[in-house]
Amino acid sequence: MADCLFCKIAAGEIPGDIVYQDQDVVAFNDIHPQAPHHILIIPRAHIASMAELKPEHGDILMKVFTVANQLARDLKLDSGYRFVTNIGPDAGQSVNHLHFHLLGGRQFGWPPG
Ligand code: DGP
Repeated sequence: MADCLFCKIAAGEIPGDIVYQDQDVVAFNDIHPQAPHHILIIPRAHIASMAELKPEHGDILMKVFTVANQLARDLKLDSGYRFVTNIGPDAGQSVNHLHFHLLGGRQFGWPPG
């Protein structure tokens, strides 16, 4: 999508601190980290949010989760981590391209703010 920040990062059109990429999935460090490890994992395909997912996105979603698992293992987040996606304004979604936050390296409270 022409005017999407995360599409541009995935395409290499603007810089991103990319930690993993393949033909379907890109992972990069969040510009405003909320934990010692804060990685955003996105499908390359432009999907606005989880609310827009369709059955045909199943394979790509599985790839996103597989990449998250591998990154958590690589970072040795053995004692736990958080994996979340925000949907819409009430949840604080600020970029309308489906992204999952992988947060680790500290303890997290529940419920989230
Ligand atoms: P959310 O609030 O769930 O939509 O999360 C969007 C995240 O994207 C937020 O944690 C900050 C991050 N972010 C915004 N702009 C950029 C950027 O240009 N580069 C990177 N790496 N992260 C960004």
